[in-house]
Amino acid sequence: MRETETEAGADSGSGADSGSTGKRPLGVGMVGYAFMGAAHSQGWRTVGRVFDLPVRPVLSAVCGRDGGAVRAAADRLGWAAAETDWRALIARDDVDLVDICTPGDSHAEIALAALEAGKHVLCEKPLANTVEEAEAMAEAAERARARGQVAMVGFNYRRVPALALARRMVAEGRLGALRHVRLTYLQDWLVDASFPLTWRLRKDRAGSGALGDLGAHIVDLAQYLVGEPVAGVSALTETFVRERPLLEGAPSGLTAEGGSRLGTVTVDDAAVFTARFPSGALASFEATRFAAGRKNALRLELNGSEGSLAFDLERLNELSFHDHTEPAASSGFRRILVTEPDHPYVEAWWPPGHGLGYEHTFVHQARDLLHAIATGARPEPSFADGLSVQRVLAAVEESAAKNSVYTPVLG
Ligand code: SOE
Repeated sequence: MRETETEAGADSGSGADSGSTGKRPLGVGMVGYAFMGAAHSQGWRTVGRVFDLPVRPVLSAVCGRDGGAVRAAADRLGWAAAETDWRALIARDDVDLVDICTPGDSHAEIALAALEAGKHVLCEKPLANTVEEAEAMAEAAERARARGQVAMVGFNYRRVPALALARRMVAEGRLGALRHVRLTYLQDWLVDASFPLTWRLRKDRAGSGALGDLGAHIVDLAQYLVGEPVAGVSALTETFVRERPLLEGAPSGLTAEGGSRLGTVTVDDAAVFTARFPSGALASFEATRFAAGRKNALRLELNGSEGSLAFDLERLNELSFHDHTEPAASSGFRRILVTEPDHPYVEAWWPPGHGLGYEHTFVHQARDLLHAIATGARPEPSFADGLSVQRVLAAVEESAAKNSVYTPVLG
């Protein structure tokens, strides 16, 4: 960390060191505190201690339905106060930005209320559970932008330095005309058929399964890297295990045939699809929770007329690059170690070669959002970008329902 060794970072709003930097405080209120909430908290706690920020984030309050649990989470994660009603969190004077880390079924309602109340919003991916919700959110974000509010969606993998570098290299034309875009996102936590029916396996809560959870990330990354929206898709989806044990206290509506303690899985376990980009590139995507042995394997490769790029999240400090304009006898993929000060985000961290990890993407996300708020710049990814991903997810479901018929996304 070179830039701001002595600067106070994010405060927990409890008054500790508030104002010592002379920077305008910006109160953050977060809804939800499970895995993503913990990851976002890490980002908010760290961002001001690493980057030179235009405002000073303050961890004002966290919200969850269970009073005891949310208070414990507040202490553990560094939030000054706890709320049990998200409307109360939005109404707080010390909350300028609402960070939504809940399941997808509440994204739209909370985001719309927060924007209406004049707050900035960060919303976890996928933006919503349906295109209609995402459209309403994107429209509200556009109206709020005219009032100086910022709304961003949490596609954190854009903030892996190697992927931001990949975007830069594609935009610079280092790959020439893109021909192939290949992305896979593989996990294995559903291979075990006794894994219970959590909210992620229910369409009413999560919208879709591997498609929305993992597919949303790789669709966003593909559109970000190519710099264009997907034009159309042909898809297959599958639910390999259709009934799973119900969780304690699950609503009776989830019970499978005959009232057994098994419930019906209402989302996909896997989605495989091909796509076209307007410029002519062909893409393939695979998102699954059934890839035994693959824990969080996000991989991609781009092939262009002048070269190729490849990335593997398990080696996230590296980007492989093949320059096809070099003499064939000595060319080939070479490994770029993305830890140099002039690589995206890296300058604020450690000396070359020391490397970053998953959690740093949330620090970078917080940094980019705070800069957008301070400068009034359009945030990336915006709610409009989230809507664009949502349209691809819907087209994938439509195509899969018609046994893979090509389904246009762009009109
Ligand atoms: C679960 O599958 C999950 O936590 C996703 O929801 C995240 O977005 C992804 O980054 C890791 O896996």
